Amino acid sequence: MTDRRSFLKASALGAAGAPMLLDACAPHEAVVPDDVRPVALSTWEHGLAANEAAWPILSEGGSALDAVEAGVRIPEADPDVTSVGYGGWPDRYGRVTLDACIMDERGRCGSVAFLQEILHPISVARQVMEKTPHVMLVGDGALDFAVANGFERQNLLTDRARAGWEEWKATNGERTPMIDIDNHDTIGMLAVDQAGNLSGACTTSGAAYKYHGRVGDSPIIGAGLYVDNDVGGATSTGWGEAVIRAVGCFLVVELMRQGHGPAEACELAVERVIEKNPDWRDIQVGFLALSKSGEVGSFCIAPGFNYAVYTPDEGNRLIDAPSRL
Ligand code: SD4
Repeated sequence: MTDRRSFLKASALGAAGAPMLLDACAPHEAVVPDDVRPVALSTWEHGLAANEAAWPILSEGGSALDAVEAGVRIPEADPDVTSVGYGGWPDRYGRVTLDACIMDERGRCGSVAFLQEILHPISVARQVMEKTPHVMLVGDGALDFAVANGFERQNLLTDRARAGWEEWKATNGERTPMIDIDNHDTIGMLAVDQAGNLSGACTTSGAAYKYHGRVGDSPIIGAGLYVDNDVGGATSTGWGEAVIRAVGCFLVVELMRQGHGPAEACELAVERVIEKNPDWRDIQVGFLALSKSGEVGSFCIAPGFNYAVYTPDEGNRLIDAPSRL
């Protein structure tokens, strides 16, 4: 675990390295509690099941990295979750293309984008992180890497998703639906383990009926996910293009580094997204953040975003995020 001295050094460097980022604010002296208690935190209602899968790992002293990977694999394999993995809505050609990334307490990260026919992109992302000198593999290269590492190819388009795509083709022509309050569900997950270490994971099938080859924020480190073990972590859900423009999750973590709590950091980041996206009233974007000390916060543009938080004292709960609208 990072000691106080190295944390303060990191804070000072962070503040000096990004002087233009936000309004002047003294570097935050985060205090790592002696008795860290684990927390699992996930976007949306399917986050409850993800937290359930992660909790045995965290409560038995396992790593946050293992916990977030195990957690997000649940919605990846669930055909009823139509915005993640198997059962996800396809792109405009009827192909399910997946984006995922993972980041650990050492600042290591791995990512896959525009990956097809693999049930667990998060586990491929982890192997990119652990087995290659790279951060990100995309498309056929990511698929080749996955197959070479023992992942099996399979059809991820369920009958339900195919029917939705056929209906879209018949009724909407070429229009890609925006991700708003009716059309969402990426899973982003953050955890702190008993050693006080943070990790995060994010995985999605992205925007329904998107252009073939479109990649959203979810596999982009700093946009859909960011973890700094000295400060905290953040993940996002919603219209990825808007999150990328604001480098949303990096922004949330930097705001926490400067002294804002997770809830306030998420709110300020949503304000930044609003500033950068004139169409903000038509889209949904939500941020979820976890501080080094286990404090949780969230904020979104429009009502409707919720998240699941699992703590030793209060168990697994679903909470509505506060919103701008
Ligand atoms: C994307 N951010 O691909 C993802 C989608 C999402 O809730 O989060 N949906 O843009």
